[in-house]
Amino acid sequence: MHHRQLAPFPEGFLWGAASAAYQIEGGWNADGKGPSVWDVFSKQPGRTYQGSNGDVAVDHYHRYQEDVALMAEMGLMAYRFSISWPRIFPQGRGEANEGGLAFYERLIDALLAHGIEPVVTLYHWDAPQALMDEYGAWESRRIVDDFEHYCRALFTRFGAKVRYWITLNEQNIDTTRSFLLAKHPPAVRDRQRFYQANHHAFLANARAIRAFRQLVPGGKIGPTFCYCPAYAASSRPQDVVAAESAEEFTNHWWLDVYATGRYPASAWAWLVEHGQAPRIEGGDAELLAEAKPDFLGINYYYSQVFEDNALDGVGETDFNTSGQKGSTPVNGVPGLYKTTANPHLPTSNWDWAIDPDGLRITLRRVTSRYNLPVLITENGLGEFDQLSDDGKVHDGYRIDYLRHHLLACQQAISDGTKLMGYCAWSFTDLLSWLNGYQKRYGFVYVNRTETDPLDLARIRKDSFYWYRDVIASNGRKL
Ligand code: BGP
Repeated sequence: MHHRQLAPFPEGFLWGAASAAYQIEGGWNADGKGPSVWDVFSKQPGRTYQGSNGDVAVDHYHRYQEDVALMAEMGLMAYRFSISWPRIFPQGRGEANEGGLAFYERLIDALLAHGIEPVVTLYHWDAPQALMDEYGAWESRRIVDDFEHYCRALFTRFGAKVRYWITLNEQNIDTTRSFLLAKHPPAVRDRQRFYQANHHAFLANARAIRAFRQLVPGGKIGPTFCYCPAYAASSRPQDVVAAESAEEFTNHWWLDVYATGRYPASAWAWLVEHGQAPRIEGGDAELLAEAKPDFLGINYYYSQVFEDNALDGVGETDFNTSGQKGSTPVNGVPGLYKTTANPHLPTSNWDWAIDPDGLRITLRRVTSRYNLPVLITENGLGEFDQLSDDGKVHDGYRIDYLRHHLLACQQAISDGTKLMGYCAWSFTDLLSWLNGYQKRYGFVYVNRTETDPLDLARIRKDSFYWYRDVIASNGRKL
């Protein structure tokens, strides 16, 4: 063990928690909202865990005041939530729906009244179904104009009240599941379509940032990326090359474009060789280079280990959406890399390695490659929480997870990372896209099952009181 004196959390550090519209709101067709791709997809048989969906979710749409009161009681300083695009533009574009805007205005005002800084995610995976029907959503360049139109409406309406904005949530995870693993809509496996959809999302991100500079000059904006640091399975140079390739294809591919506007060279060369590189049009490179984020939002859950993969080796397969430990298959890209378990780390029931050092490694890698401030926009532990006979939820394992990851943040701050804040995933329990309501992350338990909303009662978990004390002591008391 090293006994280094760790730097304290800076004054003004944003102690927060996070959520996303589809996962908490419910009210799926309230006040003029149009259907999102998830409203449609989750109703198709076999897509989600036990057919769970967000029709009611945890009914935050109707209970936001109770939820904000709990945030205030906890002393939360920042709350990250997403705005549902089809709530604002039921058809994806055209006229804004005042009913949707008014809901978010009420939420933002309630947060500000309690001194809680709103951190708004513009897009957390719930694209308007109308745009999927019309032109295939992210597969068409047309989405770039429609996304900018949507963002402008929000910047204009909320720019004076909201200082921190996130463009896209986890473009890497969403597109990987949509186009490589056939798990999110449109649920296909096609590497060329994957790279093309990503290119459109990069352009949309850049257009949003460009519009933001005009409309919200004092605000801060950046994308949120899910970073899984790649480790080599051994010191065999072949495994190290595999891990470097994984780092390039699963991390740099996105972060380089966000931060510098350029695709990383070795991945680009490989895609050209395999006929999978996206089509780029005149003006794209300039737009991508111009739109610099103020910070990088980082979601961190686990690290991954990679080894060499033969040319006829394993490809993209599947992942654990049941909570049955050990059910994650090997995934890879033939000729580049494949995953393998880390013998040095424990895992959650969903086979996610529990690795606080991985967060420190993430923050160091991101800082030395991009030298931008970082906001941790998600980090947390999904587990099968139980409501005990005493009416409480004793989630000491979650406290343990969060404590060690916050220590890793302090190590990274000591290493030179400019860390703006930390948003735990999640504030209340919520719907996991593919794992239903059984995989819980919240500081606040919500009483419901996969298919039965029960009474949706909010119950403070042990971790609620622990985080309250962490915030009150600005992280001195972990
Ligand atoms: C991130 C998403 C969140 C959330 C979280 C936990 O990828 O941004 O929306 O769901 O992961 O993932 P899961 O629900 O699969 O456990």
